[in-house]
Amino acid sequence: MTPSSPGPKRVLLAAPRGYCAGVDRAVIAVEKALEHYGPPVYVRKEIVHNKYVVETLSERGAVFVDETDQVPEGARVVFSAHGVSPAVHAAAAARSLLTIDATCPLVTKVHKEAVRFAGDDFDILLIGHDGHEEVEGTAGEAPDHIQVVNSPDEVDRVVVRDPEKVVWLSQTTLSVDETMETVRRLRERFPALQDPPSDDICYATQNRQVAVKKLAPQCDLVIVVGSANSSNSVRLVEVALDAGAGASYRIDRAQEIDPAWLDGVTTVGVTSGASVPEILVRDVLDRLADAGFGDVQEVRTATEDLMFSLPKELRADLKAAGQAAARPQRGPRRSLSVEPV
Ligand code: 0CN
Ligand code: SF4
Repeated sequence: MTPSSPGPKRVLLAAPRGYCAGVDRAVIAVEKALEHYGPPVYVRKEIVHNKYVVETLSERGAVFVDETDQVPEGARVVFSAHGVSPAVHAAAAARSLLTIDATCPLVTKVHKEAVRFAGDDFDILLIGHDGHEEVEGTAGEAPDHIQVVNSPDEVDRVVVRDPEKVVWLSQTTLSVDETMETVRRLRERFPALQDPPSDDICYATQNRQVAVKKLAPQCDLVIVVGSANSSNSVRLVEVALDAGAGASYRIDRAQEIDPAWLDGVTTVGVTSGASVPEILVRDVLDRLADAGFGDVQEVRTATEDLMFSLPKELRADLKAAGQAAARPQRGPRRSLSVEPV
């Protein structure tokens, strides 16, 4: 269907979009490890949930495995940005593996909250998705105290020991609105429910949702670049639809754009998840330009300048070898050293 007088075709490009500080650090950690130690460098799980990143690093000599028992005894293994449970650290130590922990510091923050509240004998309601690596890692910090709440609909099934000693924590990459709805329902049941000491849904997840919310009401279609197993990317499609986008699709690559999606469309929104390299967005913009959508306007709702130092094990080895432990700078960014040097 083609409207009788379609307006000029345009793209609204969300900003912020794409790589967050934790992904940037994790990907650079694998790249530096490959450069410094040489391949193979083993990586437990996908370093970040993006097909292109995993394929590119695999071509350069990274070997992705599911579990540490697939890593040869004594070899080097990188833990992904999503974090691991203490049991995984123990399994790696039992095989004398040399570990580089690329867990995002903002995930580590949630682990520490879990340990603290479990130490105070709270029931911890971890809002998040069962089976997601981050949830497995966080829940593994205190399995006897944590139960996972997947959605608002699961609230009625929650059973706690003492309703006066309950706290909620969350996965870092959830929908803010859905999480707040889950919390609202939890608080109806447990009025004394405590909040996390600070937001567990991270700045990058929140910023990408705010940006897509701003442009979605003006868009006939919102294209989200990101992989199917990327929680924060999948959430962007839901947020775009909730905010009024006519349609929204997630794609890994520009080639997946179905020309039929553009029929009768005048405004296309484009964004990308926190694990998505900008080159994939550029490819999408090129393809849209070929289809007549060459006018690209950025819709910016925040500026990000956070940057994390590399994992400490890697920094120590790079320093010992006299190599710069610094990483490529991409514009002015604030450096936040979160680990003891
Ligand atoms: O896509 P990601 O690798 O992970 P999820 O959105 O699935 O959690 O993005 C980086 C997030 C982290 C940790
Ligand atoms: Fe860290 Fe958030 Fe990025 Fe996950 S999405 S790696 S928690 S900054």
